Amino acid sequence: MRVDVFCRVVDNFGDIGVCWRLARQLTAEGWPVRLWVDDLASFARLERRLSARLPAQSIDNVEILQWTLPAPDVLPHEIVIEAFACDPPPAFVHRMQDMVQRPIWLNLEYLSAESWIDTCHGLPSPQPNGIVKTFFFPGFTETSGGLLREAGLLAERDALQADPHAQANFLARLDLPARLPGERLVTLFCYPDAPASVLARELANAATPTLLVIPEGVAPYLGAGQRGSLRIARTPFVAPPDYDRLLWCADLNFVRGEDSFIRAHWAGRPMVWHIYPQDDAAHVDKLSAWLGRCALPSHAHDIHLGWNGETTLEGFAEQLRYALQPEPWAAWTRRARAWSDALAAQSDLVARLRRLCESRRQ
Ligand code: TRH
Repeated sequence: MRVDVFCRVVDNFGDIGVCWRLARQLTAEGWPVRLWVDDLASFARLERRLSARLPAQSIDNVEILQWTLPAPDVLPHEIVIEAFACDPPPAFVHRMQDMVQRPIWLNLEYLSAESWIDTCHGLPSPQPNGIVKTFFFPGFTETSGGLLREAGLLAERDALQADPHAQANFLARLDLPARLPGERLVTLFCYPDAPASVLARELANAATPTLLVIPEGVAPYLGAGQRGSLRIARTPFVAPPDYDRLLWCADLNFVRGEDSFIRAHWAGRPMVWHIYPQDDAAHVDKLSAWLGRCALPSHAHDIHLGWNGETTLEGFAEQLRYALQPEPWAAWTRRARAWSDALAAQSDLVARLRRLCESRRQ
């Protein structure tokens, strides 16, 4: 079956990050994809092989179309995925309605660890025009839509994590400084309101030295260079496969939003999530739901609350100081790996999506 994926870039990189990953994985597994994107300039910042000026192009065998208004009038594929309720063009939906065998229409929702998504995943949503749209909820349980995880990803991770020489070569390729013996490697990707100054202060005062890698533009006030036990190195935004490798090399990853958050799970190392803030504070429930599922040691749990503004800065600093000591650190590391392994034992999102579509076609 062939697939249309519609992506509207709301802000940042998460929407296109998820859609581009999904499109490539479906294509690699033999389901050709036509990816419609409304903002090619944002997409080009994530994928450097893309030209923001070409209305149609192909990368990694994915056909990429600029989603213009009005949209090109083409026949819909057998499966139509709208990401994050982005509403495919009305003329395209009319075409779907007129087809003898109507496409399977899925709404790929935002990721959540909340339990209600298990009951809503796969539910039909009949539309006024008679077509049925189906909710697809990514999640952390067997009954949800699962998590994106490419075939071979974890074998590649294990090989890199087992090879310090390959890690050193990789960091050098990114023009990052060589890691000193005994130095902790930490990456930082967060929204502007994260207490990154407190993090830097605690790392600078810690007994173990840290190399902190920050993409340009993130927490600019931290600058770069040495501060006590802390060295800060800046890197340009790296290509998605290299971002995975960077996370795999690190001992601790600060990630945000949706896609880097999932990628940090696959590193199998301690991580701290900066959740995308929502006006009605719905993100606080989402954060609690995830913390409830991953059962981190209490210091790692409380670090998440502090990082997301749910406790005082002093409370956050105290938990961080504690977490950086050998025993709490080892407990956090063990739990992070066990949580990653438990998720890796489940089928991935694309396998579940294929199963759902195949069952609808029978
Ligand atoms: O960019 P984000 O803040 O995206 C957010 C969230 O997805 C949020 O849920 C959504 O509602 C909002 O956008 C609109 O964070 P996220 O999801 O981690 O996306 C970042 C992408 O950038 C991810 O695919 C990883 C990638 N990345 C790189 O490829 N290289 C890099 O150097 C870095 C730092 C990130």
